[in-house]
Amino acid sequence: MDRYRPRYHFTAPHNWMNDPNGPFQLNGEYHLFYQHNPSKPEWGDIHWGHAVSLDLVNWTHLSPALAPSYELGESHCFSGCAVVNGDEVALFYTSIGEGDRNPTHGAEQWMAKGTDMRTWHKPDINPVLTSDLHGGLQIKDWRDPYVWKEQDGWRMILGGTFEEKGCAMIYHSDELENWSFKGLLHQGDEGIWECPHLFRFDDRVVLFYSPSSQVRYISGKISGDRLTDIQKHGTVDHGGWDGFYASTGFVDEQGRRVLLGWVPEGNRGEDFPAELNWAGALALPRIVDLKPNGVLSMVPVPELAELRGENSSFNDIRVGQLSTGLHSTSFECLLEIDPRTLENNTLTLSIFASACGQEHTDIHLDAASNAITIDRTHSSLYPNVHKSPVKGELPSADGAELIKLRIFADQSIIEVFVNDETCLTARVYPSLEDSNGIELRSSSGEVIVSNMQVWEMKAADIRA
Ligand code: DQQ
Repeated sequence: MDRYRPRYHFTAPHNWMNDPNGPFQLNGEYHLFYQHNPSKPEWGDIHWGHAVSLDLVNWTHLSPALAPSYELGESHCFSGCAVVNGDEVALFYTSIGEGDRNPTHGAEQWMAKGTDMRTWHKPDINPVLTSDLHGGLQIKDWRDPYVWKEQDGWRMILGGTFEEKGCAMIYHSDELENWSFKGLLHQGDEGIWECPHLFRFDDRVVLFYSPSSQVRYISGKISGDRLTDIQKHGTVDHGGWDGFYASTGFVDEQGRRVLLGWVPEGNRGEDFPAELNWAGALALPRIVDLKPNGVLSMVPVPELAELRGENSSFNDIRVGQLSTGLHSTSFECLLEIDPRTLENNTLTLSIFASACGQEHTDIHLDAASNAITIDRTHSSLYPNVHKSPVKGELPSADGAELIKLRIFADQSIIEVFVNDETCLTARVYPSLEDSNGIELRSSSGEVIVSNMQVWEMKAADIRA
């Protein structure tokens, strides 16, 4: 198996995957769909791949749920959502016609239905929404439906651009088939908004969108089909194209709000010298919640603990330099740090470190500049893999006594969670065989790490 393929992050059985689509849980079974090219490890001929799970950790691949209906002029099944409606599940997606966005077909919103959760058919009523629904409004890049239920009926939002700025449009329906356009739910300052979706928290909502960079969120309320009472604009994950994009979400049968995102592969560069027959992965599913101040909290699903293997733990370490003696490329690491000792100091956790010192990926915690960074400068000796830093702001202390850092490393994926609030995801592609060391150091003086734990992570059971 190739060394970069993650062991406990979801990947397609082979070839290309991008955005997660239409997750839901029914009768205990989780369903995940995703943008998939079944015949090449590159984007194209987009189908909906399908997998099921009982715990969001171990997965069974099924045959693709949706393929383009070439005979109807459909060339891709773009991103969308799923709606559980009694015993039936409806998938909504953007159908792209021949010569993408050509004037006769372009983007339309289609549906597919299923009752056995294994087979899906596209009813004759398709397309369900066409762009002439907008009256005279020139909406471009119109795609990625997300549907949810309100007390008085169904709502759909779609992403796109209006007058060169990204936005989400909103629609109403009583029965999921006839939709009326209600205007712009919200418009941002960025370009195109892809994959808008939202979670409700009583009378508040969090709207997520992917503006061709980092996934962003806005917490507020919806009244009169507009986003109002905005409390917070935030970044879901600082990885963006380097690590986390095109999120979507669903509420599971336990009532948990689960967020999923795509971990892209583009960082390995054009001429990456591996015979990879796969590309792209899913970030660890995250449970999200909304704090009273409108800020999102995110925690990887606790089910992941079932993969924890051998544990090494250290207490009250005064870090000048600590060579942990640990070696792993697939692990979880928890660090609890006394923030007072961080003054004038940077704590660095080096992972994927080679014995010769030439390769290492450094996670710097720098209280003075209030930053957490995944520094990829020395991650790989390959010249063309991406090495730009992935950087985020440290969350405000919130009265927390210790800074909590959780790091999930998995062959070529790194996910970092700081105080369950600031998230960074990045890809790295070390070249040396022994780039697997884990070390801690501080820039000057001593940083007190109250608790450090490292668990070797077992491979998830992901099978065809
Ligand atoms: N990916 C899909 C689109 C979406 C984009 C195409 C976001 O539906 O806008 O594969 O990554």
